[in-house]
Amino acid sequence: MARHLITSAIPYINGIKHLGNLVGSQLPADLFARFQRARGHEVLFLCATDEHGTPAELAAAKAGKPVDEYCAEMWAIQNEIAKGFGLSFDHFGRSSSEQNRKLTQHFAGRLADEGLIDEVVTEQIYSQADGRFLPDRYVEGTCPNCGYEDARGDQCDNCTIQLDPTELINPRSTISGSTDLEVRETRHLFLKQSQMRDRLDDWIQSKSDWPILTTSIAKKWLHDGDGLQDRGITRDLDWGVPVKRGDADWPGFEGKVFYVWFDAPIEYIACAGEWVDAGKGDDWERWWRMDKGADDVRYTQFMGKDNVPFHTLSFPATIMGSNEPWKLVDYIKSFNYLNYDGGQFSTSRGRGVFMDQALEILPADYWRWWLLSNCPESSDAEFTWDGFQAGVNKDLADVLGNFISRVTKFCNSKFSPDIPKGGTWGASEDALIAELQTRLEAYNAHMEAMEVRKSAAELRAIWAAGNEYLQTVAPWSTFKTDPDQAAAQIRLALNLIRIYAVLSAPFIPTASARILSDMNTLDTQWPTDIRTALTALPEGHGFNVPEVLFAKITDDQVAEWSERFAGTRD
Ligand code: B3M
Ligand code: ZN
Repeated sequence: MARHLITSAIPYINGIKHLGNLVGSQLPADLFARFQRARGHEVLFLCATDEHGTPAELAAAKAGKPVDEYCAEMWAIQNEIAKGFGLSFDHFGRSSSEQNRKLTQHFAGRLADEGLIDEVVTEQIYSQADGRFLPDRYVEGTCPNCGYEDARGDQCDNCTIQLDPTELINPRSTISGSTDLEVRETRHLFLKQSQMRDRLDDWIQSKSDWPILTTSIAKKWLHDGDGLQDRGITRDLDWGVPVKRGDADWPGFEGKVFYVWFDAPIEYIACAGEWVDAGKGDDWERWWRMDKGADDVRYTQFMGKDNVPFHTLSFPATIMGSNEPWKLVDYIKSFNYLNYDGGQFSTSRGRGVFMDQALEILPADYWRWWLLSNCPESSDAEFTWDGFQAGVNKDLADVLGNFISRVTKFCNSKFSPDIPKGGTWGASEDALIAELQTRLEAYNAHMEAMEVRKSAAELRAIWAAGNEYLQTVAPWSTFKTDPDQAAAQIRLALNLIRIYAVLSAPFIPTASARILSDMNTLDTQWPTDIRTALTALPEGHGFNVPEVLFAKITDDQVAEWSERFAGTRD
């Protein structure tokens, strides 16, 4: 039995996430966690909300709420929605937790002790009207790179370049709109990433099995321009982890907080502590400390491509620089973007389908299946309503749903709602078993390698093989001349339904649980030998004929939803 630590990038607290966010980290992480659990491995799957920084403060201000209250409410909402989508986190934590505050201050202290922190006088934008500094998203203006007029102080949404607020042309305060801004000096802590360049470079070079998308982004940051830059890890803000050096005050840094991207990845560790403190586990160090049992843990991170630099360079710099035996990530699976109907999904502009809306209109499994089977793995992908309708109707309704319904209904009408006795398997069954065995092994290998689209394609082929078998042996015709033989065929098909439920559970957990319950079995054993697995439900075993498993998405629904989700949400 292996031990898998799995984390998904932690979503910002500033609102409900859209389907592009979901498929870019949480959903594929869940697929992998469910698969590893199903194979009998020990899994710790963690996620949390990212509650600090300007995104949280601005969203709270917009909602007219104190930021701590806003975060608590939004955490509860995101937690409910995650459950709605069947995201099987062992714990859904909060980066504003006490555990993360302590750990963040601990890491800063360790890095300072190792000589990896500089105190630097920097120039930041100060607003007279607001009486405060305006870091990151508190400033907007024109992008110096592409001329987009609503670029944010930390990044341009249009051309995705990373920015410093002082680089914006015609900057304005996002609090008051004031343009009466000046540049003032203020002290900040910098992590001397440049000193760790060679170590990080060697480490990235050693990861030859990582996706190109991951390593190419890391290498670009290591080698382009002046190479890896030192990074400011503090901000002039009230909300966040107060700057401390371990337990001690940090003279000159009173009233300042750590930058959100410094404390957010540390929450991956803190979250394991929260998991223990919530009474769900008894030892988090076993997952995170190499000197306390984590040496046999395999750690996999999931994220969108925009988060890759922080996970391949900044967070490893924190871990390595601490000179303490923390677990480093073993594999980083990153994703491209999912676009929405000819444009981008956008949280700030409310464009696209958001997780709460998706659950309002259809069961989670419809979304899970389509998003995963079309996920933006080797390139960006696009959600269109027509594509979604076609994918769901064909794969879930016509192939999987239809197989289950034909087999159970036929058995019930010609025999009884029990697995029938009689007959023997011959050449057709041998051929099907051989095909399923080969496909099962391919499916396992793709799932193990986190090749999400290939896994979905293989699963779809496994479903289709059942339908093809039915077409070939045609039990409804066999029944007329040789009912015993028809019984043998339908016995196989009924057992195949159980196997489908087990293999499909990582993709469509709710439907799978329903199928198993209709098949009246608790046997969720992942098949190894298909022939043996096809006898798990014995002759005489009773089942229920399921209600419609997957209703088809109609043209009227598509018309209604395309219109409803064409604009932006308020
Ligand atoms: N919250 C950005 C995002 O939601 C950021 C990820 C943090 S992972 C430690 O895409
Ligand atoms: Zn730009």
